Order: sequence, then C-alpha cells, then structure tokens
Amino acid sequence: MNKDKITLCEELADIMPPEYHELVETATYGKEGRGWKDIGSSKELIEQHSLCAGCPESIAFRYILASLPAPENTVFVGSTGCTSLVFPHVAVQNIHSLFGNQNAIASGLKRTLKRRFPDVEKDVVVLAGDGATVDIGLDMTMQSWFRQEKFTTICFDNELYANTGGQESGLMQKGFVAKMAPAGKNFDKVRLPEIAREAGCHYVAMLTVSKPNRVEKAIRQAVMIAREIGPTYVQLYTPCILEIGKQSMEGLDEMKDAESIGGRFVMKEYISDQAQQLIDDMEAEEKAKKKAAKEAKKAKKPVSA
Ligand SMILES: Cc1ncc(C[n+]2csc(CCOP(=O)(O)OP(=O)(O)O)c2C)c(N)n1
Ligand code: SF4
Ligand SMILES: [Mg+2]
Repeated sequence: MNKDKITLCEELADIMPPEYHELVETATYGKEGRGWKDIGSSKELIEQHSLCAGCPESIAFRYILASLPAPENTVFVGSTGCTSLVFPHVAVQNIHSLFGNQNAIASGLKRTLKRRFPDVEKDVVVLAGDGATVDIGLDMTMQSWFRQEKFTTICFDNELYANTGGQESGLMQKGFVAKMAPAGKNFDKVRLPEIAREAGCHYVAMLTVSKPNRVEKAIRQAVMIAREIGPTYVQLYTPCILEIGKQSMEGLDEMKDAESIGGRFVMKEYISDQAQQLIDDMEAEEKAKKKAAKEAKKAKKPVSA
C-alpha cells in the first residue's frame, strides 16, 4: 500500500467504515523509526490471520512487515504454502507465484521495477516456505543468487510441507516422522545457509523468531544490503506446532529451546566484507542522527536559573 493511498479522502470520510479510519490513523508508513514495537497498536501490521492459532509464522510475518525499511515501496513475492495464507491480510503489495517459482518471478520483477521507476528504490522480498525454497524451487533460488539479483529471500523453515498435511522437506531434520512421511527422514537437514553463502549471498542469517529485535535487525540489514549490493538470505525457524504436537502457546518455548546454546537454531550470520562496510556506514549515520536530535533537543531546553 502506498503512503499517499492510506490517507482519507475528506469528502468520503463519513461513509468509510470505522476499520478503515483506524487503519489510516494507526498507519506507520513513512514514520521515522517504525519497528516491531508498533505491533499491537498499528492495524496495518496484521490484526487477524488465517493460520492455526499460535502458529509462529503469524508473528514472523508481523515482525517482517514492521521491519521493512520502506513498506510503501516494497513488493513481496510469495509461494504456495501456509505462508501464502497470510498475504490476503498484508498491507504491502504482493504477488503470488507458482509454487517454487518465487525467485525467478522476483528476479524479473526487480529488474522491471528498476527500469520502470529508475528514481525510486523498490525493494523486492521473497517469502516462501522450506518446501518452496529448498526442494521444488532450489534451482530458481540458486540461479538468482549466482546472478547476484538484488533482492532478499526469506524462508519460513518449519521443516516440512505443512500446508499439504506434513510431507518430508529437505530442511526436515534426520529421523523425523511426519504425518505423511511415516518412514522417517533418512538424510540430514540441508544446510541452506551455507549453500546461500557459497552461491553468492552477501548477507545470510539463520534464527528463530523468538526475539523481535534480532529479527528486525536481520530483516533490515538483509533488505538494505540487497538494495545496495546483492542477494541476501534469511532463514527463520517457525515450527509447525501442529506437526510437532505443541499447543498454541508452546511455539515460543520451542523456538527458545532451539536457539539456546547447543540447540539446532543458535543464531548464525554471514556478512561479506562489502556488506559489513555498508552496515558500518548505516550505523554511523544512525548514531550521528541520534546525536544531532539530542543536541537539538538540548538547545531548545530553557536554561534554568
Ligand atoms: C507446482 C505445485 N506443486 C505442488 C503443489 C502442492 N503444494 C502446495 S503447498 C505445498 C507445500 C508447501 O510447503 P512449504 O513450502 O514448506 O510451506 P509450508 O506450508 O510448510 O509453510 C505443496 C507441495 C502446488 N500447489 N503447486
Ligand atoms: S499447519 Fe503448521 S505451519 Fe501451517 S498454519 Fe498450522 S501450525 Fe502453522
Ligand atoms: Mg514448510
């Protein structure tokens, strides 16, 4: 959604539904310093979703939306799966691609947007499940990395095909028995973060979504590095609570356990030298801005007698 489109037309304001008024009033688009803390007070950051109650994918979606540097100039490319169930509720432009084709669609889209809007930065973000990313779409995913396409790929890693009832995926852990994979997985979880690094991604992060500030930082960095340098990849562990036999309130504990020392999802990051330089520059700029704001505030303060 565009920042301008989210303003109310005065002549029609009285006939617009109250939900729309609230959406406009609480919108964070264009707000300086928007982030995960706006979740809960901003309607645009998904109030409702159609996933199972307590599914970690729902909070992952909210964190991602809140962390985008420019939501009004971002286009998501989704793929079939539980991930795609949330897109109808998302106030960011999005395209639903054929299962597995998401990185090919995103490559064409990013190039086209660059030509169509040469003066505006348009960010493209792929958001797909592990089945779409690692199994059926791996060829397209890797080709986009080899070719240094400038967009971010986010994988919701729930370690199986959840939307179709629980089949084995390349990211499933060895030995796991799913509802539709009764014999158990007989090879190791594919190390996609390592593959992403080898295939040319400038920023790779693997983490759970239990700590919002970590997710926010990883997504921001991934989008900015993709914009300025080249492909980036973020793998988020979003366990399918239905498949691992957890209650709706237990997803968070599952993620906390998985990221604790010795766990399978201890946060991992790879940053290329070029990307590190950009991060350093961004941090320095941010610091200078904060310092200037502090000084301006001080200068305004009346001097006490
Ligand atoms: C071309 C194509 N092949 C297969 C399917 C069937 N299909 C729909 S969702 C899905 C699995 C999705 O798994 P994943 O990408 O891990 O997402 P999740 O549902 O786990 O979030 C499959 C195989 C399809 N819709 N289209
Ligand atoms: S099936 Fe699993 S991944 Fe899909 S919405 Fe339900 S809990 Fe989430
Ligand atoms: Mg999956």
